Amino acid sequence: MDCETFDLLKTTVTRFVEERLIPNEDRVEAEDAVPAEIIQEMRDLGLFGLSIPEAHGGLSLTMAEEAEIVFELGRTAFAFRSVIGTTVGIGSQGIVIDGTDAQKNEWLPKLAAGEAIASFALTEPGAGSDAAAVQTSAVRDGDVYRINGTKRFITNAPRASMLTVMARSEPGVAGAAGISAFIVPADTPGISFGKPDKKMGQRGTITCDVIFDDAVVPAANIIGGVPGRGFKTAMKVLDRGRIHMSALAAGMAQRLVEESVRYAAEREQFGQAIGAFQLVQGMLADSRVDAFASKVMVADVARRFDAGEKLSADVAAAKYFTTEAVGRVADRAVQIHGGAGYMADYKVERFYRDVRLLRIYEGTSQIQQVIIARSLLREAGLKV
Ligand code: COS
Repeated sequence: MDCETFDLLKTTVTRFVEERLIPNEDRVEAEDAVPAEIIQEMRDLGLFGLSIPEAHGGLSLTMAEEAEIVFELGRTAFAFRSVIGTTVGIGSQGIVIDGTDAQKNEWLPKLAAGEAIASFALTEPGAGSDAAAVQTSAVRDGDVYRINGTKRFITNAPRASMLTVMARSEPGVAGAAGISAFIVPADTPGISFGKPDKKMGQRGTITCDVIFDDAVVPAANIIGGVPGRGFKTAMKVLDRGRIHMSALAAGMAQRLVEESVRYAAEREQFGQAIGAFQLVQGMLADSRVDAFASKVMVADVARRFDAGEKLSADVAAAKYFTTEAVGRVADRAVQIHGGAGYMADYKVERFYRDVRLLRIYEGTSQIQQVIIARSLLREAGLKV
């Protein structure tokens, strides 16, 4: 996208966040849902198609551009971003990265237009951090596969039209090499959805179990057409997704710094604004440093990703740093707000709960540490 068009998009999204999303944060919290008219406005703005190639109806943003847009969306309740998040990110990218032309032509235009929502179904009751332990089975039966199993905590599943499902398709092949990624239309007979999960935060986002009871999909629905490559597809999707999440964390860190500074400048104790006290200044400064470092790290990793560098370990470093950083920033924001910070009327309490998930989903902080350390040690010749 040329610079001028991108700047226009970014300004439009910034205005949308400030004029439409931030004023609706309390409504989302109260109703535990994103209003339908806002979802429609997101469609009209083209937000569902951010990462989908222009040839398939999307905006074809680079990772660096996507990160800038997600940064803006990170400055408000995460539920808004979540509506488009799985379509822009992990739900569609398997097809974008590894899909056949027929798969791209069938699904990407609908996803880009927001007519269809995509979900990513990897996690299971027994397979979280150990993603290669997936037990959901896909048994070949002529030209089709029969899928059986349960997927857990699947974001946007009840409103999805299509799920990218990782299932074990290769009999006798243990671990990562036995997994294929399938495109599964959500209305396939045999698929049912569990009750929406009750979560610590991020109200307005929807997650639930997805149960496959002999759900039949054509063999042609294996992403890329070759069985046994699903784990690698999932890992590539997660590399991209983790940059997206880092940008989200950086955006919320920025918002929390703004909330903290505003409160510190307004609130008076001992006859002056609390911001005049150096202990409060210390917290503000530490939060600014965390937010600034996060933004710079995301920009660096996204730019190098676009340049085609193989950088899973640096992506993991960005995900690890930015999501831990926003946790610290949220904690300080509550502290700066004092008693008010614990009360629901001041939004920092809500954001404190919302950001907690960032250190867990799309790979826990501990998994990111493993990815970083393994990469360093492998470069040094150690087999880990
Ligand atoms: N890109 C491409 N290929 C990758 C890759 C990546 N980022 N990461 C791993 N692979 C490949 C490996 O190269 C290996 O291929 P070969 O067997 O051909 O060498 C294969 O995938 C298996 O990799 P590995 O042996 O590293 O797999 P592990 O089982 O040890 O798992 C971790 C690696 C722990 C990093 C992985 O399971 C993981 O990311 N877990 C977290 C899952 C997660 O984020 N869940 C969140 C749910 S989605 S919201």
